[in-house]
Amino acid sequence: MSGRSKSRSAANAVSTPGSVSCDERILRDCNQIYTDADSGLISIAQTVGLALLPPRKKITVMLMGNHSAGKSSFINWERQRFTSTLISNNCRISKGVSEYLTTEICTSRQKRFSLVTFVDTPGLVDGYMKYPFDVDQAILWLGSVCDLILVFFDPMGQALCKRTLNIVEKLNECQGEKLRFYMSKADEAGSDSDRQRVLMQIVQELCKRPGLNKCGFDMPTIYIPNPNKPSRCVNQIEEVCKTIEKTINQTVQITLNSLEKDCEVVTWVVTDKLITDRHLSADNSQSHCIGCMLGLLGFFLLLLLLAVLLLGSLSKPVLQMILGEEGTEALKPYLVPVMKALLSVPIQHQLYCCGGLVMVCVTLFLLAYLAFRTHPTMSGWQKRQLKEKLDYVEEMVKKKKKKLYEDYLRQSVGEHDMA
Ligand SMILES: Nc1nc2c(ncn2[C@@H]2O[C@H](COP(=O)(O)OP(=O)(O)O)[C@@H](O)[C@H]2O)c(=O)[nH]1
Ligand SMILES: [Mg+2]
Repeated sequence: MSGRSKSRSAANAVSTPGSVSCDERILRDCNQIYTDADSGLISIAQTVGLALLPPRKKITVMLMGNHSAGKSSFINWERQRFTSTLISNNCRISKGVSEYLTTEICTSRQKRFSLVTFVDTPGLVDGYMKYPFDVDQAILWLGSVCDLILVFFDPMGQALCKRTLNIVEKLNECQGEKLRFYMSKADEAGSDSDRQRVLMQIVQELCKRPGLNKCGFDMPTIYIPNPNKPSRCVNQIEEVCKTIEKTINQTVQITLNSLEKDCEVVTWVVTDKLITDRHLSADNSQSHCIGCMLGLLGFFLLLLLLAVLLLGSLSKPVLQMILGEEGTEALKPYLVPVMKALLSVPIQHQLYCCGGLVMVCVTLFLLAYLAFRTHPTMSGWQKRQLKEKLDYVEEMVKKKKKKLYEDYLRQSVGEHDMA
């Protein structure tokens, strides 16, 4: 792990000042692939009724613990550690809720952690300081959106403030895998045995909470190294940095995996939509054919009925006048049997026959109309657009994703390991 993280840092450190780290670039590119206005994965997915969420560009680490546990000091230390030129620290006190929370949001400028946003929460104290909003709820919400929660317990009096423990317990219910516990300001805990005792106390207190009662509580002891006040106490502060790095690593990996999965889903849904559309179009043409045939049949039947009624009621001389001698002769073989059949039926039944035929015609027209009511399909333009998008995902996005994976792997493995 240490070799791996060294090479990771080395790969990231290659970037010149002002440029971004490899991880940061991968996350930013992934986000771009999703959010691009025209050809972003989100907009493509939207055209086929699929909702995708953009991946995050930054990693958020929340610090919590009681008042004066050393949270702000840790952020400052982390920020200044590798930053020789601390020109713009991009540090701001947020307005609104954070104004009261005195939540300081600092973007670490240190190369490796330049994509980490630290969120500093206020030290919670028992007793009730009034805020115009629910601080606990705000912290719980922050906990749900951040990637990592570092909980600092200092060895001094307030380490086990009930309020902090309550929130930690609640956070543990849903965000348990994000939680990490540390004993901060370990250099102030006195002798080794004192420190051990305090550590035991904190762990015991935590284990009293049913939700937090996990065996093998891991609680590194940390403190900010002070050159003026050297301490012999073991400092595991690098563990915190390693944990943050691991979270970065995981986030990049998860983001790349999600990109791969989302590409596949989009490709699948778009392809499916195109195939369905092709089937619907085929169905539609078939229905049109049937509709035409039914309509024509109805039309001819109606024509026949009208001809029989009209021509049958006319006397022979009138017919000859209208159709001429030859016309009458030509029609005779058709008309005569029909007329005979009609006349063989009693007069009141003739009416029923006509009515029945009219009904048949109407039914045929109705069926033809129904057959013409087809499924809506995409226009040629829409289909072309969708195919273009599919090609884009299959060609461009997958290529980009492959490249990002390679970058990620190269960085993880490191040049030395590859050789
Ligand atoms: N000895 C020692 N003092 C510390 C350490 N970290 C912070 N402090 C001091 O503890 C006090 C409170 O620290 P701060 O970061 O403001 O705590 P916060 O309320 O949790 O943000 C400050 O006076 C710091 O100088 C540490 O690791 N060791
Ligand atoms: Mg503070």
